[in-house]
Amino acid sequence: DVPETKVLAIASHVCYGFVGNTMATYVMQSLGCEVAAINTVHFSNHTGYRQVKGTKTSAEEIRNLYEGLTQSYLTDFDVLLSGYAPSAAAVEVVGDIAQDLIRRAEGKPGSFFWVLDPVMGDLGRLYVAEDVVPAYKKIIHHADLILPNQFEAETLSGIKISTTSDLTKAITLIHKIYSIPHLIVTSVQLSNLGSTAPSGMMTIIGSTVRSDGSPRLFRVDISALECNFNGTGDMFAALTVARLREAVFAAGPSLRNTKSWISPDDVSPTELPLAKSTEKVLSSMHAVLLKTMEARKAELAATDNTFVELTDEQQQFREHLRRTKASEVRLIRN
Ligand code: PLP
Ligand code: PXL
Repeated sequence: DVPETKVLAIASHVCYGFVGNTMATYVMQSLGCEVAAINTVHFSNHTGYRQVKGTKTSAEEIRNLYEGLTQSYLTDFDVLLSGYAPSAAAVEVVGDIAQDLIRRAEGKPGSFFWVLDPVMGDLGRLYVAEDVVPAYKKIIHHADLILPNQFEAETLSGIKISTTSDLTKAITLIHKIYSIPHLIVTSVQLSNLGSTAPSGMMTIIGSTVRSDGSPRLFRVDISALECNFNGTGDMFAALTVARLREAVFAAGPSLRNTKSWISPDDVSPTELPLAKSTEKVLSSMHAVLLKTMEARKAELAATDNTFVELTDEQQQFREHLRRTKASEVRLIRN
């Protein structure tokens, strides 16, 4: 049985839609976690829209909010999930918060876990300030599981990833340089993944380190939908928090005794908690994103039926719906 899971989530907040903490909070709560949230930005909408209003939270404010939690003795967290931080100073504070939570959990091995999404950029491009990169490199060794995309794995390892062997090298280095026991490289695009990953497929590769430092790799291929979404990284991270905790507790006490739940070397890849949780996470994501696509299609069709003759302005709005709002993930209950 999985005990209650209390999570501190540090990521963005948006008024409309689901990215960052608006995604992560809902997802983890719906899977039974207790979630406290520190919001690193307070924006009207995600930045995939060309316009956005709102503010970034200063590093001091983040520190202050956490101090408030500690003063009220509200620091009994089992998991820290950290995502987008809007400055190097904010990354530093997140690192300080993590270290404080680790210190509070000392003497209770396996009782605290930090899942860090090193949000820096994607598709060959940084979208944070340059000084955010060294800030992450400084704090990342305190994390238990990191969730870089391919670009972020390249940035952290210093290895340009074009082949599976580059990827293995990068993962091995990340385990080694940053003493990271677990990582998942979300969305991998390689030239030589082979016939098992035809076009229209996405590949996710993860690893839990062995005691000799070598990576125990696993790979999951899923079919990619013909649609752009925002917030899928945050959904992946949030689902992973809930599913990994289930997988670890299902695996029995031996996996919980070691620091950071490093599993014994003789666990087969299919029994690896990280691999098991990733399969569940990806199947949930596929279901949600399929529904999102259907909902968008219905909404666009309804717009077509509402306006008999479109003015220029309505045309523009419709185009806007197609281009940007279509990336909004919908969390439809059934
Ligand atoms: N892109 C992603 C994936 C983000 O998480 C964020 C977070 O706010 C941004 C872009 C926004 O970056 P900025 O507004 O600093 O350009
Ligand atoms: O991780 C996605 C994300 C998080 N936070 C904000 C965003 C986005 C993606 O666009 O705009 C504010």
